Amino acid sequence: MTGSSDARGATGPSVAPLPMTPEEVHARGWDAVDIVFVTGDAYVDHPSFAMAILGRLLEAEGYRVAILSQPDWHSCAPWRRFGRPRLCFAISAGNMDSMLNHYTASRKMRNDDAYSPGGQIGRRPDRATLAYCQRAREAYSGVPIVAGGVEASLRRLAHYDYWSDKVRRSIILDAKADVLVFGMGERPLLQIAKILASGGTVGELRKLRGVAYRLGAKEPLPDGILADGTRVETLILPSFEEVVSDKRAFSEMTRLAHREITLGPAARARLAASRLVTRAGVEARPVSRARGGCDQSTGPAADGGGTGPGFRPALYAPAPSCLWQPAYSGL
Ligand code: B12
Repeated sequence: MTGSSDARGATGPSVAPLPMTPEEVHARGWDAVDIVFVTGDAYVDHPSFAMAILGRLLEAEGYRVAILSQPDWHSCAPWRRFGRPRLCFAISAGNMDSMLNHYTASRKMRNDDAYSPGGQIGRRPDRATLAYCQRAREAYSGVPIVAGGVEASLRRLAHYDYWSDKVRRSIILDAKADVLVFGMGERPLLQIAKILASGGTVGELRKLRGVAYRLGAKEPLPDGILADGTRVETLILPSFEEVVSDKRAFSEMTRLAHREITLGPAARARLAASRLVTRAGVEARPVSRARGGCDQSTGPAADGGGTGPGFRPALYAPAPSCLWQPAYSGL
């Protein structure tokens, strides 16, 4: 733990900002960091910002967190600034989608960035989640990469991308992330840190609620039993190829996904399916995702629990080669 006395004599977690340089890491007496939190925003130590609220939460649980804020993405050097993280990279494009952050509705470059020092625009790349994950992978292959935040969350399924005027496939198929946490990240990120700290593999992260991942073409669909022992059923969504060529399939995918994500308690009891799977790719790369995220009525689950009724699993996955067929192919 990093507990200490502050200037007023109060005890508790350190009030110093989380370290942003190797010098600040050493000043804390750390020989390494557990998690490098990469963000497209400036580091603002306020709960409106994910790197602060999640970083502080991890810090309070004893993890050593460093912040890599608005790194120069043209090489992986900044990702090596703190050395090899012991547990993982935690990556977010920032408080908002990087394309929305950069461009107006008429696709012109914005004059300012509300999340950068001095409102300076251009301090993060377009599609920052992709770029940041790529650099993390280059910097240290084998270090788990966890993507999260608004950009990753809202692009976790096939989605319409206004900037390219296309339906794009799940970001998890293109990002070099091992798992994507969607929605509020407090509970899943703590669970992830705990699993990795106890020697668990990235494969074990797939059994958490609120996590989406890519299932390899030759991997079978998972058994439907979550880390907390809950048995879930699988709902197969229309494939990427279907939704990209058929607007009705796109609508149905959206309807089903939102139904699963926003279920109230009554509907939840009535409908058993809780894991969403969608296939994608002529290259036989399926995507799977779990349904869920955080029940807004219960709030973020930084309570150490794992069985809250509002959390649903989300997996992505399958491949053309697998036996599973889309259940909603002919809508
Ligand atoms: C406050 C706010 C603002 C303030 C920001 C000031 C400030 N100091 O915070 C102001 C007014 C400036 C603002 C401006 C804009 N905003 Co605004 N804003 C918000 C708002 C209401 C809250 C943001 C916030 O505090 N979030 C709290 C943080 C902690 O949440 P978070 O980043 O999502 O992080 C959580 C999860 O995503 C996850 N997570 C995040 N990162 C990571 C990383 C990992 C590894 C993991 C595992 C999880 C994880 O865990 C976190 C904690 O649960 C959001 C709506 C909302 N409810 O989020 C809109 C929102 C971010 N804004 C939005 C928009 C569109 C804008 C504007 C473009 C509006 C406009 N047309 O001008 C401008 C930006 C202009 C510019 N030049 O940049 C949209 C962005 C949509 C998108 N797809 O990205 C949002 C989502 C509202 C909406 N629903 O449309 N905004």
